[in-house]
Amino acid sequence: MGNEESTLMDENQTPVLEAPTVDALVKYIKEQNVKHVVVMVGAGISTSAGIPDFRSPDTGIYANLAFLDLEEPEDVFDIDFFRQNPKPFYALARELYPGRYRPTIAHSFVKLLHDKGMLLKHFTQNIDCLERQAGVPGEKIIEAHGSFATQRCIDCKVEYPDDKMKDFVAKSEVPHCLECNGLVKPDIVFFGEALPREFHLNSQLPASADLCIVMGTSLTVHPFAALPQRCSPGTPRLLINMQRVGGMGGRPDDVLLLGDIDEGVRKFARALGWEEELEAVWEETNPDPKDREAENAPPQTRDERLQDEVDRLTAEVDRTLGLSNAYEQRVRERLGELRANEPGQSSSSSSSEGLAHVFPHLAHKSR
Ligand code: CNA
Repeated sequence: MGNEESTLMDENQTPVLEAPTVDALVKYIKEQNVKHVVVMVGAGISTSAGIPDFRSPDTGIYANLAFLDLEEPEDVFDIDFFRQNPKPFYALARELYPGRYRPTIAHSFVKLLHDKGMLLKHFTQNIDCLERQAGVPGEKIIEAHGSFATQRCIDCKVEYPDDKMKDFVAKSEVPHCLECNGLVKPDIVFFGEALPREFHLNSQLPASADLCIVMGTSLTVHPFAALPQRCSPGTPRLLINMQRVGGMGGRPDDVLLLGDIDEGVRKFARALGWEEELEAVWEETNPDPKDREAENAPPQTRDERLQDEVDRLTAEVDRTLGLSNAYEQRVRERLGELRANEPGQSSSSSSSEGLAHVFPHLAHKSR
């Protein structure tokens, strides 16, 4: 309803943009030396990283929680349910915990805005911390629904150490407060909990922005959904999303880039002449290629490990002592004998299937 009202209210506004197009928006940004951009995002900017949204019928988190024996899937984020049984949440937390996913090009676009001194504030509904991982400083981010970045006791509210939390989440076990033994929970806003103070303190900020960019949100969850309406009439607003949402497109200076977010962001960056910089900023989020190779390499058999050791020893011998080929051969033979005496090959079964049944679409992805 609020969206319709703002649409009607703004119909007579004299447009600031020459046309509601990306090119006209880029012209405005350059000519007006735009420096106060507010960004508002939701789950859609993280889906290409491999993080599912909540409610999609097949791939959504809620659709895949049956194994946890919950009466209602939403219970996993219900504070009263958590008090009685925190285990389902911690089973899920292991999958969502920061560090498992790479930021997307949309997260890096926000980082680039910051690098250029143009980011006023980044408002996110996401709890995945990918904007932090992309390098956007914490003081520029308003995590409206909280995040995994910090955690505390749900009773005495004392903070719990990050390293301990990480260990517990990795084991899908429930941490308890070091002071009062109460349950520890990440500072994610559960149903029945208030939004962070920071959100309320900054919720009028969009009124002082000179550009608003909305990405990857259905703008259905309040009070976050009302943020774009807080932008002053005459402040251009860009929506990059699969479909039109929240009445955006109703103001004369609204620009819509409908379709895939990654493509939309790249298109916008190209129009701004920032394409190469953006790709470079995104590349910084790329995990070390060597680590990736090691992660993706099939497990070595005992024979392969022994062969590697033979090669290493041989190279070492050659390098340090300059021994003859004959001696190298004897070393190889000796190691060959050792190998022959080794017990049979062990099977290299992996127990790390994790929660593939929770995120079936991830089972086909290698990260
Ligand atoms: P939503 O209601 O699921 O809306 C997402 C929007 O993004 C929809 O309009 C989609 O069409 C659109 N979208 C999704 N993927 C793409 C894509 N690749 N290209 C273009 N458009 C796309 O999500 P909201 O964030 O609006 O809902 C708010 C909830 C979801 C918040 O409470 C979040 O905490 C919660 N959530 C967060 C995460 C996360 O942290 N990554 C994951 C799942 C849910």
